Amino acid sequence: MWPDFPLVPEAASSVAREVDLLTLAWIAISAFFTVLIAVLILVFFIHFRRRRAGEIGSTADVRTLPLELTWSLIPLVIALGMFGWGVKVFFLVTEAPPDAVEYWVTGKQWMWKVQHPSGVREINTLHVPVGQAVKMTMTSEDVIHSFYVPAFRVKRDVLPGRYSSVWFRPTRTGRYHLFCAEYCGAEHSLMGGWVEVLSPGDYERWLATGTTGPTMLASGAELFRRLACDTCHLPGADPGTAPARAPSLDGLFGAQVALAGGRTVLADETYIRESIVNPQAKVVAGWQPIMPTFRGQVTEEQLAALVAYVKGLGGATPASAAGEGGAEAGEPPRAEETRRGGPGEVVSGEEPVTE
Ligand code: HEC
Ligand SMILES: [Cu+2]
Repeated sequence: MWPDFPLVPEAASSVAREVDLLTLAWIAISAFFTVLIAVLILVFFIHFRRRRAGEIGSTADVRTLPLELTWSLIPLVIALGMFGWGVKVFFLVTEAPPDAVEYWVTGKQWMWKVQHPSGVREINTLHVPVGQAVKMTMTSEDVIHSFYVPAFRVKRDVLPGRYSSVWFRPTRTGRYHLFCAEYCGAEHSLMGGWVEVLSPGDYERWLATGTTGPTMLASGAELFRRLACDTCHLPGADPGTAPARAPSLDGLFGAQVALAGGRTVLADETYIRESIVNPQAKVVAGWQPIMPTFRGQVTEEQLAALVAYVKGLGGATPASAAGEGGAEAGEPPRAEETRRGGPGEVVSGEEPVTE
């Protein structure tokens, strides 16, 4: 194709080809039917035109059933086939592979802040090694943003108060545009930068030149002590093992948590974040709602560090956050599905809290 006017952006990630194929197939199918219908309209215009004044059309000599079956079944098969193909690509694009290394991204009017697993931070640039699957766990400090790298064919909204994620495996070194794809205020169009895909050796060299802070896990652990979370959340405490005042957070991530009132929720990043800024929103069954809110006492990045720390305490998670972390490798993930006591379990004789 023309080098100066590419129809699609450069394809630089492992999913790019799949996404392009699906898109091109849809365009081809749509174009085919557009042309077919346009041609048929013209042909029928002429063929079935009124030849005498007062002539009235009739379908008496047309067998309509086969015709209707044909134009119903063929599109049905095409649509279902494309749906199945779309689902396959959707899962490929949304489900990070287990070897993905976790980066933390905070969107803010109007910049992208990135923290590497090793602790290195950068703004509006993102250095990643080629061939390595990377997963961005993202949140926003203010409004909705959207993380968009056309060359990787990935785009995901970044929301305040929640974590969303996106993953990609760059397939070639180079420099690729990073955008915010959600209008987020006056300087929205300037919110973006570059993803620098480096060879593994260059990446290591680049990391060495950066100003390394503590890893996410290390700063999370430090905050956990500084904010005195550990005075209530003792390791290994669960309902029944007095005198703990709060449930142990070991193995929490990825588990189903039974709440007071009988509901259960999945302990994902967003749940852990909410437990810290709004602990009363979802109270764990069997425990008193005594946890104070930490809203306003921690920045969004500190919250992310706490979430990373709790994730690192184990649970059904890919070991990504702990992966390149160095300083504090978390425990290997435990494939626990549920670990919490049922709503019936109570702490040292107290009534379970009800909503
Ligand atoms: C005063 C004691 C206390 C302190 C301090 C405290 N918590 Fe809690 N926390 C609790 C109790 C009690 C619960 C269970 C009841 C509830 O859900 O509110 C809880 C629940 C949680 C949960 C949900 C646990 C689950 O099993 O689903 C998380 C996550 C959590 N706390 C994290 C933290 C973090 C991080 C800090 C420090 C920033 C902290 N807590 C400080 C008492 C405390
Ligand atoms: Cu934005």
